[in-house]
Amino acid sequence: MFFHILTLFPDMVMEGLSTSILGRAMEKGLIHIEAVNIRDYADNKHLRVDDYTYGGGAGMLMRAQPVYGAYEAVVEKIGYRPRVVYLTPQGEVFRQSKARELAEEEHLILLCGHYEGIDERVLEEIVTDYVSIGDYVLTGGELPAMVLVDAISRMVPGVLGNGDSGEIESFSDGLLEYPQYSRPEEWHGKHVPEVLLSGHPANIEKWRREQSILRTAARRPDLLEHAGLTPEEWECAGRVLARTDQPPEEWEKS
Ligand code: 6GU
Repeated sequence: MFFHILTLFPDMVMEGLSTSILGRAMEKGLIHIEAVNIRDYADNKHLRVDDYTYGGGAGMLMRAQPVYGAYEAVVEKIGYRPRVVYLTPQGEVFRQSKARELAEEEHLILLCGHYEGIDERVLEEIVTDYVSIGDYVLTGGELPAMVLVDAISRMVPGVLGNGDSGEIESFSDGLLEYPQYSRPEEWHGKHVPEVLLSGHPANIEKWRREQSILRTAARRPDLLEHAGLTPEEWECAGRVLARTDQPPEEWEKS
């Protein structure tokens, strides 16, 4: 899979993505990450990429021309118009389902804005997806773009390198992950739960499922609604919900 990141700060994104698992995935040729410096496409001799906003107001805007130039350079190179994700707090909030969907693309352009944003006209022409990483404001789209590259890359076969898909973790079944333990068996007076030492796979699986439900009920009760719980599992979750805040409507009915 190929990521083309359109940015004014190419070093920032490349340095942030070249370490650890993604660095190895790049070396293995499973993913390709290219930072395209928008400034390289500015057509004026001062290489100016920002300008004042019509109508006044604080701050500068990124000009349409260099953004479009950077986009066209990628299109020329790959020979078709790929999906273009613009990172903006005004986008749909990024979820695992979106990571899964975008991982199906062969090429993806990630467009990073800075200053007060980008001239609306170029966005209208090239952007296919508006994506936010949460309800807070950042200074630019670079960190969000890195977040997307990470989440999407681990959905690409071979990247995690353990023969498993990236799905067997928090969110794959709509629940948070169960607690995990490594050696030693006792640490600071705390013991590893007995069932995990039992060597009884069915009991371990049952315990982990229950822990996932309890943890989700305690920390992210909003996720339970879409997790497909059985009536018994709702009862299990309900014991936690009763101790915390308001249970979801679905639970009140059953
Ligand atoms: Cl995608 N961009 C910026 N600038 N701020 C954000 C964001 C994106 N997502 C959340 N906050």
